[in-house]
Amino acid sequence: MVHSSEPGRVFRVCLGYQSAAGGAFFDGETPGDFDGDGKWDITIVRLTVGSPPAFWYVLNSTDGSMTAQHWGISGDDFVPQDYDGDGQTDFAVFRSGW
Ligand SMILES: [Ca+2]
Ligand SMILES: [Ca+2]
Repeated sequence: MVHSSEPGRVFRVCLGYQSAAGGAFFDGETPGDFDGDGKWDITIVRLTVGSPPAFWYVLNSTDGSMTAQHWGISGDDFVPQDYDGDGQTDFAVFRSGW
């Protein structure tokens, strides 16, 4: 479930799980305002089991374009926030042991 910045609006996102010969993946929601327009963007992180890279997919609310970003690995906690104060949510992970 993704929450909207518009009062009373909540979007549902199909979060996937697949287990097949090609592997398995999990999708998790990570809402934030990645394009900095003041509205939350629909965002998921896809983790592939047994293969480390995590891919973030952001549906930008400004123009409906899609941004794909590789950041993090399986086992990380995904903690997007605006860490540098520029008004845009930053891709970020917390990894135990750092
Ligand atoms: Ca936005
Ligand atoms: Ca930022």
